[in-house]
Amino acid sequence: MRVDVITLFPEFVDGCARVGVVGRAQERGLISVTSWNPREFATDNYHTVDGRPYGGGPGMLMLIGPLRDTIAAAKAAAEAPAKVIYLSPQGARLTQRKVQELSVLPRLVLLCGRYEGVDERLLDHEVDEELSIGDYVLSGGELAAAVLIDAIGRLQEGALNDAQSAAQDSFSEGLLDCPHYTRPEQHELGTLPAVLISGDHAAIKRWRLKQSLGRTWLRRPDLLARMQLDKSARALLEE
Ligand code: 6GU
Repeated sequence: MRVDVITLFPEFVDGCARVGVVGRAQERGLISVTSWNPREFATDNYHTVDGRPYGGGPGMLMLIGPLRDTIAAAKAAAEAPAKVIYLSPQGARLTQRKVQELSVLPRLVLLCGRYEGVDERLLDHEVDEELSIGDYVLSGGELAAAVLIDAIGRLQEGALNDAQSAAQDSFSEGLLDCPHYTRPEQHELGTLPAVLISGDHAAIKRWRLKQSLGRTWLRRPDLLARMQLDKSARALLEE
């Protein structure tokens, strides 16, 4: 998959795409992240990329011209059709389901807003989808783009090692993850749940599902309410 990021601060995005799971996915050729700076597409001597809002009000908006030329250049850099996503607090909330949907596309162009936002006419004509990563305000879309790239990158076939299989993710089943334990078996901070050293794989699986359901029920009942539980999960909840 190819991801082109349009941002006034490329170093935000480049840094996180070089390290960790996404960095390794880039090295393996599973994903490539390229950033584009609209300032380089500004046509005046000052490389202006922002303007004051008509009607007044605080702050500045990103101008149509440089952004439009940057999007065009990014799109022209490869043949596969691109979905253009604008990251902003006004967007639909990003979910794991959306991440899965986007992760199978050949190309994304991510547009990061700065200042008070972007001229609405550019959004109307150039953007396919608007996404937010949560109900709080960041000073730009870059961190949100980094979040999206990380979530999508780790789902690329071959990005994760076996042990970290994406199928085991919290949320891939719509539930929170169960607790995990490692060495030592005995520790002053506590003992292990006995089932984990029982060798009974069916019992372990059942315990984990039960923990996941319990945590989700306690911490995120909103997730359960929206969910289609399978028969075994529903039976556990009703026990
Ligand atoms: Cl995508 N952008 C900004 N600026 N703030 C946010 C956000 C995005 N998602 C949550 N807050």
